[in-house]
Amino acid sequence: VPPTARALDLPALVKQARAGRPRSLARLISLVEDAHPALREVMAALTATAAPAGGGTTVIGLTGPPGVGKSTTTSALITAFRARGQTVGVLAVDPSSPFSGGALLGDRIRMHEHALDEGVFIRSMATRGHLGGLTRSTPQAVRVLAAAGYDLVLIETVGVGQSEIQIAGLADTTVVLLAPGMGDGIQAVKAGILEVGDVFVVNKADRDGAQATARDLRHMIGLAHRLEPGGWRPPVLPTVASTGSGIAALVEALDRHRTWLTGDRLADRRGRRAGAEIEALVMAELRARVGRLRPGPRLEDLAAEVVGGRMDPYTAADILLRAVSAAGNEAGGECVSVPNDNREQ
Ligand SMILES: Nc1nc2c(ncn2[C@@H]2O[C@H](COP(=O)(O)OP(=O)(O)O)[C@@H](O)[C@H]2O)c(=O)[nH]1
Ligand SMILES: [Mg+2]
Repeated sequence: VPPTARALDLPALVKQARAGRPRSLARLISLVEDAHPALREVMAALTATAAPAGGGTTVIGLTGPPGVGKSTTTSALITAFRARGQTVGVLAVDPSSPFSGGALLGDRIRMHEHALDEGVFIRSMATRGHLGGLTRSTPQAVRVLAAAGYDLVLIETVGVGQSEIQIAGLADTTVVLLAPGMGDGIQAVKAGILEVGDVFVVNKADRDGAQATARDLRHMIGLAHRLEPGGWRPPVLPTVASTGSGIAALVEALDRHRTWLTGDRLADRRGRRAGAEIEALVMAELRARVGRLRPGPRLEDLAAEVVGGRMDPYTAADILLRAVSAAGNEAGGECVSVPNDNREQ
């Protein structure tokens, strides 16, 4: 039992989180990271008292290779949004780091100037192993910050794998950052980053080769995006995040995209985000149920059958699915607890 299970006064916690109390927000996000059984109640409470449809929170994802300047850009954006009186929540997601402390220390340093600002909440999030956990936990953490009424939520994820790119791609607006001289960056582009970008940034424009990188990028975007009438053409913007140069133009592009993203387009984005979140919950529950099948067919045994050429994988999958659904019926079909998918592996 995680320590958070002790003395958990949920109604009080939810009430204080909605009032924007940082300690309560941090505690709720810890529950999210742990896939704590109490989340069921938390999410129900947050939904029942949610802001009017659509909500006022704009979600912005930032992704790109390590070291490209995501945290520095995030910090510069916080400054810009705060200057016009908006409140900002930040989730720095690092799937490679097993703990939320160490590896993200650099991010903390880069954002520490905002630490005492009551209009800013910054949280590093770890995924503790299972990547599917990210698809569930990030939207849930956004939910918590939206309920607290932040005008903007910024999600920083390292754009190295499909899963991380997908998380950023589930934002209302996704910013893809690259920097000159990063051949790897261009490689990363091939891994699906082009498709998720609404706004592209060539950061470190104070370095040689920024114009060439921007040109290459514009060319690739031209190939990747088929522009429909009234469609969005992703801009490519040079920035020097460390000095704030180009940040005003980035904010302007974000505003323009948010304005373009109204009605069905916004509903579609948010629908995809909620859909991915539901799917992650279902998959985690299924995985946990397969693990609990005792007595019953075991995944390892079925795998051995498939390896031995005695069974095809579809038949094996059918056997597991049938056993899981039979066990579910016995238990009254009730999904008893949200499994801790972070600790499954
Ligand atoms: N020359 C230069 N360095 C930058 C710029 N933006 C960020 N940096 C530096 O690049 C390093 C990595 O930045 P960081 O924001 O942590 O990158 P992240 O890993 O993408 O979050 C830090 O040392 C920053 O100070 C920039 O525009 N120009
Ligand atoms: Mg960073």
